[in-house]
Amino acid sequence: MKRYSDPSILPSAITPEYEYFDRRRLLAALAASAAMIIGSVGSGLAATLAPPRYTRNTKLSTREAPNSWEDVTTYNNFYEFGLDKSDPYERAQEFRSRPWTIEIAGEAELRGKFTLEDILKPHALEERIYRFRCVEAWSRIVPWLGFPLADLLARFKPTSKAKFVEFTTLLDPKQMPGQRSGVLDWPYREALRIDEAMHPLTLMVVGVYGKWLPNQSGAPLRLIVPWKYGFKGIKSIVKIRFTERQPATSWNMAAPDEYGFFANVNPAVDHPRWSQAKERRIGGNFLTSRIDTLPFNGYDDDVAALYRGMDLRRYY
Ligand SMILES: Nc1nc2c(c(=O)[nH]1)N[C@H]1C(S)=C(S)[C@@H](COP(=O)(O)O)O[C@H]1N2
Ligand SMILES: [Mo]
Repeated sequence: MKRYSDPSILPSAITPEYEYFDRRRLLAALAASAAMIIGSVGSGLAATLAPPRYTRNTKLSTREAPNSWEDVTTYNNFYEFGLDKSDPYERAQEFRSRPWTIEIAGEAELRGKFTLEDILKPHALEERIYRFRCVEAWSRIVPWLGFPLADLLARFKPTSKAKFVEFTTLLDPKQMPGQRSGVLDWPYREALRIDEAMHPLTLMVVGVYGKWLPNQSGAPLRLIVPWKYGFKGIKSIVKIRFTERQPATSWNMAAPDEYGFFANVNPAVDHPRWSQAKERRIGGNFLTSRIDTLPFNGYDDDVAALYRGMDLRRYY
């Protein structure tokens, strides 16, 4: 695997140690300790748990400087809590992400319902700093905590008929006010082809910045597929199903011409309503915030082979 480096980033811009406080936040913390309270409130129930133990995977991490905790946890897409970027942070704090059950179903020898603890137990957590690119043409750099999805899926012994893997988010309109409206066909669903799901970069994420996931980021368990648009990164997963046929996915059902099943980051294929050639790096200033979008979000050396022979304009 190559090391994801961006030659435009100066060595001085690379965070040397485990220090993700940005300057703005550090100044705010000096001025008032209220800034620290925001951090813990923003973690919801997860803040009351013993902190996760993990190692750093620098080999699979970008060397770009991560965005701040604030950038990553107060500007979110999680339509179950509303359409505005601040809604998940403002409205997900009371969400109950523990206890949690995950169902494994479909084309696998082992199936059934498992507690979150059963699901997580055998997996060593690692931190990977990944690029993240939303289809809305913004991006950021995030230190996720998780483990390879492949390791989880292998435990259930998928059969030879398992060609796709489908993921489903919790359906609970009492807790998730967005589900009382019809913007999407709830529950949120996403899926990967089995080789995409098994790729070593595909991460089952349980934390960020060395902490358990805050609710707005998809507690307690969400997917991150760094070479794809963010909408593939389904949050608060309650079900994983192995299928023989390509599953229907929420965004694809809502707007098939805008959100393809594959959703690989591709600067050459515009969204019908905007260009995908550039992206706005969250937290940047007016000089540094607009940057070129890279094919497969910069992960092309590792994943392009998965799509060899496919017309990526057709399978966008
Ligand atoms: N259940 C669910 N998962 C979801 C979404 C959502 O609305 N509901 N939004 C997706 C989109 S469009 C993006 S860009 C990412 C945002 O993840 P983040 O808020 O952690 O950056 O989550 C994805 N996963
Ligand atoms: Mo997105």
